[in-house]
Amino acid sequence: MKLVLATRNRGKVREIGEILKVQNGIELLSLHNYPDAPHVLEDGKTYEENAIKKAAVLAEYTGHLTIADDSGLEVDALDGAPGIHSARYAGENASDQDRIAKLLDALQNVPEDQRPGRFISAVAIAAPPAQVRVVRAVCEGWIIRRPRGTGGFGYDPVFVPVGYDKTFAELGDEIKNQISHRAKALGEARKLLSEMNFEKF
Ligand code: ITT
Repeated sequence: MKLVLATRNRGKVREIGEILKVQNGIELLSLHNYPDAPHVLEDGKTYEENAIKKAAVLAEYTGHLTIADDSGLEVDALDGAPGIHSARYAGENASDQDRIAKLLDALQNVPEDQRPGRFISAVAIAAPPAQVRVVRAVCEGWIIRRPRGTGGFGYDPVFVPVGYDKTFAELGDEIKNQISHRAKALGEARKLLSEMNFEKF
């Protein structure tokens, strides 16, 4: 059986692969295996809407069971920004460093104890022709003043999860993938598979 990850983000591909540890007999693919796949316009008002759209469009295109993640970082002191716009926070072609620089700049006058935030992940599973289900999970933490660590991706070097004193980028994939928003959402998504009459992967 083929299972398609509806993402072009290599950080997500790596993490989802490590979290799911799919059994023999399941071939895990991503949009890097489908270079001509459509680019989905992420114009939903919620993470769930975007995740559903990505999963449904790509399940239809590939004809296989498809998983999509739509995620973001919400910072209280910025009224929830960058939020659903996390990927485009510093413009279309910006790098992770550009996004982090913009975030730290926006928070420069915010004191240490007023920098809570959270990662959100909505994970949708689409089974062709028309079944789609979605779940959401959160990982609470706070934003530090300078990037630390080399692991993970995106905003990980400035995000310290609650209960730890290291950033996700310092903690590394093994710990991140036990406690992250994405790990929790994928855990819930796995449970949906039997309701959708699929074997768990
Ligand atoms: P796809 O749509 O192809 O999956 P994307 O990067 O555009 O890739 P999103 O629209 O879901 O994905 O944007 C999520 C952004 O939020 C992502 O680019 C990161 O900047 C940030 N983000 C999400 N999860 C993260 C995590 O676990 N660690 C750090 N940053 C994360």
